[in-house]
Amino acid sequence: MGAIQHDLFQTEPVLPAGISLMRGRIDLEDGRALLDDMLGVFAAAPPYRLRMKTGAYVINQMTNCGSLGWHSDERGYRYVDRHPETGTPWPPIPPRLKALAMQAAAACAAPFVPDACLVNLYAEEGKLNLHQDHDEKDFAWPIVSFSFGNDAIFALGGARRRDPVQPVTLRHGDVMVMHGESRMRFHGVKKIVPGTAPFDHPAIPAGGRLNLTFRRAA
Ligand code: MD3
Ligand code: FE
Repeated sequence: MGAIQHDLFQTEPVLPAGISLMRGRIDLEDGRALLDDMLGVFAAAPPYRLRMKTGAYVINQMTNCGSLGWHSDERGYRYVDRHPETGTPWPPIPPRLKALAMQAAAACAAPFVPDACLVNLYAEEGKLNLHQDHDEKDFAWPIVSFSFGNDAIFALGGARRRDPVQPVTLRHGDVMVMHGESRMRFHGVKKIVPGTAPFDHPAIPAGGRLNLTFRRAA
């Protein structure tokens, strides 16, 4: 009998208070239906490339649904009530996505009604630099995140940019709620892991990932 290979056992990371990770909360069938709903959002609000204050384009394509959407350009970061390129109001958050986000937040004793859903589209080489989400009016509201497609190596930091970061793998179907003392933590996406998605879907960039973050911005 060989030695037990303890390193083969996977353990879940221990997360700080205010970060609730619901692994596989969205099953494969529901995931497909919710992604189908996103195709309707993309038809009304095509994904586009935001710009930083310098005019440089950010890596990931984004779009929004809900009464407000997060946007950035040479004038800075802010929530706007319409698609900056089409001039059309953002489409509503698809009802079953909104209901699931509200249910997840309520399950964490952080009930809210989102008015904004930011859609992040990661290509295979996509990433997201360490940042805080601080453009919402009241940080007492939680943020809810849904992940689809390939795994992401997510980096969870602390209150200050220089604080250590903890890697957390976010997989297809995972729902994460950020609330309370963790709402203002620095965070980012270090990399996308190829070949880990359970299926392809036209709403997910080839080899990439789709992330939804539900917020209350106003
Ligand atoms: C922890 N999106 O859209 S979702 C973003 O995977 C964003 O696309 C990432 O950061 C993504 O702003 C991360 C998980 C997440 C979102 C907000 C948080 C984790 C958070 C706010 C505070 C702490
Ligand atoms: Fe963020």
